[in-house]
Amino acid sequence: MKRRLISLLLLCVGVCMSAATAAAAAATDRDSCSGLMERKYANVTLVSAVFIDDPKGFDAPETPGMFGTPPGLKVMMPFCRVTGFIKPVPESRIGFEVWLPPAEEWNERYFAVGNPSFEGAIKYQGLTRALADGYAASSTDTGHQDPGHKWATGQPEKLIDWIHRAVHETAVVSKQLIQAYYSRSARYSYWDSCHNGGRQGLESAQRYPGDFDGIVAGDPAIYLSRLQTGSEYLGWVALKDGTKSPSYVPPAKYPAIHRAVLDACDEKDGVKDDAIEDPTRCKFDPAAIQCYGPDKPSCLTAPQVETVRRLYEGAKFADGTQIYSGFEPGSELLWNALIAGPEPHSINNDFFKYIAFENPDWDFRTFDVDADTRDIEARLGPIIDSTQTDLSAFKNNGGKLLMYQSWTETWIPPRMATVYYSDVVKTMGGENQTKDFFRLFMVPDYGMCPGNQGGFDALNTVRKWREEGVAPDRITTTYRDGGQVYKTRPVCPYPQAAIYKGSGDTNDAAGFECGIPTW
Ligand SMILES: [Ca+2]
Repeated sequence: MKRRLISLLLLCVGVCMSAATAAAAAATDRDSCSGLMERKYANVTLVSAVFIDDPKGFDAPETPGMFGTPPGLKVMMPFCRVTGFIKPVPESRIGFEVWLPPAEEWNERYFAVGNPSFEGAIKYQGLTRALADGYAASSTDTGHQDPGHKWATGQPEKLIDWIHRAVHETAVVSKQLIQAYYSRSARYSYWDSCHNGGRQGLESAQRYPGDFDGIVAGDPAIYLSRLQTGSEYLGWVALKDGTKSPSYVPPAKYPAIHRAVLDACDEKDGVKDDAIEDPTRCKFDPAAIQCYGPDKPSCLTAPQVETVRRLYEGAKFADGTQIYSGFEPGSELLWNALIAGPEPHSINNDFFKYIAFENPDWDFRTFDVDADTRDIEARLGPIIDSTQTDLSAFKNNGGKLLMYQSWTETWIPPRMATVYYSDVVKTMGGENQTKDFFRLFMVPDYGMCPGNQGGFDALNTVRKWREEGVAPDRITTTYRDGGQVYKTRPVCPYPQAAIYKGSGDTNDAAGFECGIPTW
């Protein structure tokens, strides 16, 4: 009996002490959090700093837009939530939030969440994920709160905020808040985002090389002025004469075109798997499925053959030089959003209405790809294009840049990624001077954003590169259908591709090596 009492007492001492320690830690976190309101930073207004520790969870605010935060997002761990805004110039109002995990849970790293499209909103999903992984994380609304493009009309300073200033200013204040909250700075800072978020990452490497130690730029909108005209051109080709026109290609025909492309090119890479490893080596003529008899879903009429040819060719100036690449062979099942109609995608069309021409009545049928590209590139290119190829400041800072691009992406036609990479190699003095800090991975047959949509873990790959010096020589990508894994395949640093060794399971990455294709 006496022994039992002693052991109960000992148990109580252990449990009670750890409970007391936890309570003390929570109190310290709470005080450190509210104490942040005393801080003063240039151009920054702190609106709130509240330690959230609710057993029922924290309900993240809902935000509108195609990529907004849906209702019902709950955060189930305690954190210090800081909200505020930054005014680097009088016209700016850059909203931001910084979420700080309790000191004991912090992984000693800072992560900044990227933004999709032209939307202005805090990205609560990204903050929630980063917090769960132990990061001190930030998100900015990019300087406006509008799910569309109208915010930019007549607001050149807000355009600069959206392009690069909001991410930079948010990184600066986030690092200051991290230092104030934990009494030490983050050991490393990271960026990992896709599409517009990939573009934001490149802007950081180019303009603010000290902001991040590791950057993942996925399917990046690098050359925005030409990406917009090039994509609008695809919509214009497909839709200028209306969806009743003989040249219109209805979505019901995309599968037949896709099948014909695979029949022509799938086996060129040595593996018959309904996938094209490198679409630039696929020469496909849509006349291969031109209707001989009456029109039906499995063939293309003569005017449709002409439309599809132009979609693959992409936008060109009147003298024949390429403005931007078109759809890649193999991407046909993802054409819907851009060319199904009746109008081009709003992400492109509204750029012309509210940013390029500032005329809400602008009609895409009046689009002139040669003249409009020259005009927009001259006026807006210097502000919105992320094409600077001298990355030596980022490199000298120890930065690592992992860029990836899906070959079947249609929102961001993929070849510009290879052009940008090759241009950086030239500027940096060669392949060897580039691959030690910047590698590009072209990913076949994945749709969108493979590096942060489950194909592979891009963030931890760049972390390992930066922190342990392990450069990615190949990245195993996992392909799923309805959640079920059906294939793993290496993706390789460009210009290499995955080459089948000639034996073994073609659905297993082990059967492939990285090399320069000879097919
Ligand atoms: Ca193949």
